Amino acid sequence: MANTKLIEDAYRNAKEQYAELGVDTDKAIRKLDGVEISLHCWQADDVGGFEAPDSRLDGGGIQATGDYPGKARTIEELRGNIEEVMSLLPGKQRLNLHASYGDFKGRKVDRDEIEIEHFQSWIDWAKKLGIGLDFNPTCFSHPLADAGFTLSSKDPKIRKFWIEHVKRTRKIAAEMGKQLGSPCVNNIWIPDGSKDTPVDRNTHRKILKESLDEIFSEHYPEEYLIDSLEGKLFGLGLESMTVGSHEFYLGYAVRNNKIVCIDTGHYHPTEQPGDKISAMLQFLDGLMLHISRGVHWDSDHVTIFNDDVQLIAQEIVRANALDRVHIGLDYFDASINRIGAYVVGARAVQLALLFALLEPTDELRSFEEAGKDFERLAYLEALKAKPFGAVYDFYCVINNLPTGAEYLKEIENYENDILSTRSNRHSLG
Ligand code: RNT
Ligand code: ZN
Repeated sequence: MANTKLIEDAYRNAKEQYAELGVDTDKAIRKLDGVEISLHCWQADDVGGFEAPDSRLDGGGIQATGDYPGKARTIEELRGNIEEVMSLLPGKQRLNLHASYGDFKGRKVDRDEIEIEHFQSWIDWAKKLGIGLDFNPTCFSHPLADAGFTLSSKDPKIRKFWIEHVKRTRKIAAEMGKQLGSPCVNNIWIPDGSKDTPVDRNTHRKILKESLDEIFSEHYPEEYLIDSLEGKLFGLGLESMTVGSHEFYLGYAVRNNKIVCIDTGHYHPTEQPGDKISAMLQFLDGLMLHISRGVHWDSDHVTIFNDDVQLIAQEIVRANALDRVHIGLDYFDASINRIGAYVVGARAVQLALLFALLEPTDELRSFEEAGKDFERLAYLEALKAKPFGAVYDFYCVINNLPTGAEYLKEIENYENDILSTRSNRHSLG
């Protein structure tokens, strides 16, 4: 374990430094502790899922690359992985499940047949851990998605199948929210789009709108279910047009009281996802976030403490919107230790939130209002050198967790004891 005294001393010092800026570090820690990060189940097994007979990520314009050993092969393994991840994170998390991760017990259950019974063991597990669940329809990795269109398909048979699937996910999600006493965000993302320039974007979008109208015709209480819509710019093999674009879903959500999911990899590379938060929150009740890291494209690299993530955290905190933004992760890196990938990403988001919570925003705002732009700039730069890391370390220590790079050892031990038994290719240490 870390040298606790060293961390406590550093914290005392940091607390004083921030107090001089008018910032209360204890209060920042308390606020951070109230933020639940929704961990995406799909980093543990490269978006494979547990459908029979054999499931894997297939099509849809997304791809997990790498073959690092230790991927979760069963529900039990995945649950164990998530518990391990949670044991290395301060604060409380949720689990974000995809419909393809149901407890199908080896039976073939098609997407238009899923029921609450296939997710009851997840709910029971979540209840035992005292966590909430979020949910997602799985509209990819399926023969009826192979033609490239699901909810926006011109083929009525295909469209009907996917409408039924998404309807069922809403019903299951509402039941999750009800049983767990925490609203479940059911996030709809579809891969529909085309590789080359289409001539009939309009009809596909019209069909998508009609499909959504039908899906949402069923009403569920909002304390159980929150419907979220995730747009996208492009995907692999879907470079020229995505039916469910940002504008499409923003328009739909505003008109129909839904929330929108901002996936940080789903915009033009020079757009700042953080800038969208205060814009969209003027018109939507809430937002969902898929915090990812695109490298040149929507590559779904592990989230790190970078400018994008900092701006997102700052904009949520500055808009006082922590209770309206559902924060989730979305990446799938199969080239590194998958447990480590979760912990790095979740800690990065926590660190960004803490950094934002330690900002003397009123002071900065008064510079801005007085036209003192140099002062604003210099102050923002000075804040980057303040000891926010000492505050995060202290947050870990009071939760009996390893700080900084120390958790590496824990993850290596878990790899040697558990993950390496899943493959004969691997050994560490
Ligand atoms: C794909 C979307 C979507 C998926 C998950 C697996 O580009 O980001 O959220 O990553 O549904
Ligand atoms: Zn996403």
